[in-house]
Amino acid sequence: MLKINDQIIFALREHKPLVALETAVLTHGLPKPLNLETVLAMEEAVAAVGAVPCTIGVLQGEIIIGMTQAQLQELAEKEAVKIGLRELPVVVAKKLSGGTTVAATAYLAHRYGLRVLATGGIGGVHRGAAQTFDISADLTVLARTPLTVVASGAKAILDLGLTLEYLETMGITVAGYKTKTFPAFYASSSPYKLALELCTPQEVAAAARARDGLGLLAAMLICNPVPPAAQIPYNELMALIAAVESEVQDRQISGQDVTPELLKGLAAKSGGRTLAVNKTLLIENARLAAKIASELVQLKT
Ligand code: PSU
Ligand code: MN
Repeated sequence: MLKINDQIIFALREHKPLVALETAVLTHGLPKPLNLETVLAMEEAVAAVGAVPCTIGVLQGEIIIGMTQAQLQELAEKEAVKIGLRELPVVVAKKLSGGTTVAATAYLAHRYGLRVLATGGIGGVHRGAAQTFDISADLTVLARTPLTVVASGAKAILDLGLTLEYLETMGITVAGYKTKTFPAFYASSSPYKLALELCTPQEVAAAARARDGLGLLAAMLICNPVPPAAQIPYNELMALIAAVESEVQDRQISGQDVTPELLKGLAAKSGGRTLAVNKTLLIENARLAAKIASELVQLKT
C-alpha cells in the first residue's frame, strides 16, 4: 500500500533537503491543464534551490511518496477522490486514486521523515462555521504534526479571523514571512495582524529546531505573502468572494465540495485572474520551503 520513490529514500538517507507537496491542488484545486503545469513548476522551483521535491498522492490504493511526472500525469487524468486523513484508509482498501489535502499530506510527510511542506493556502474555519461546523481537518492535523508549512496564509474564502483564533487555540505557531499581517491567499495582506515575524530561511529553520528541541508537537505555519505586484488587493478580493459565496450558497453546496466550488467560482468571476495568482503563490511557497529545508539540514540536531 506504500511506495516510496528511490530518489526520496536516497535523499532521506543522505540528509538532503526535502519538500513535501500535496496533490489535492492537482485533482481539485486547479483546472486542467494549469494543475499539472503548476505542480511541475513547484517541483522545479524546489529543485532549482538544490532541494528534492516530494509530491505525495494515491494511485490505485497505493500511497506514493515522491510521485514521478508520469504518475502525476496519470493522477491528473483520473477520477480522483479528495483525500483527507479520514478518507485515506478507505481509498487504500478500495484501491482508489486521489489527491491528498494538506491534512493527509502533512500526516504522511511527517510519518516518512520529511520536515517541510509547501501549499497555496491551508484550509481553515469557514464563514458561517457557527452554523455549519465546517472547519478544515488541516487545522487539527497541523496541531499534532511538527512540520514547517509554508503557505500564503489560509484560503481567503474562509473566515480569516476565526481561522487565526483556531490556530491560536490549537497551539500552532503562525509567523509572517517578512510581514506583520496575515496574508489573504490571493491578497498580500489583510487587516489581521500577526505578532510573530521571521525574516530569513535561517530564522525559520532555527525556530523549527527550537520547536523540536522543546518537544512541541504542532506545525509552524510560515505565512508567505504573494508578491504585491501579482496580488488581487484585499478589498477587491473581498467583493469578489462575497459575490461568489452567495451563488455557492444558493446551489446548496456543502462539505468537501465547498472549497473547490468557491475556487472555481472565483476563477470564473475574475476572468481567470485568481488562477494566475494561485499559480504564482504556489511556486513562491515551494521556493521558500526549499530554502528553509536547505537551512534545516545544515543545523545539527
Ligand atoms: N492550496 C491551494 N489550492 C488548494 C488547496 C491548497 O492553492 O486547492 C487544497 C489543500 O489541499 C487544502 C484543501 O488542504 O485545499 C482544503 O480543503 P478543505 O477546506 O475542504 O479542507
Ligand atoms: Mn470543509
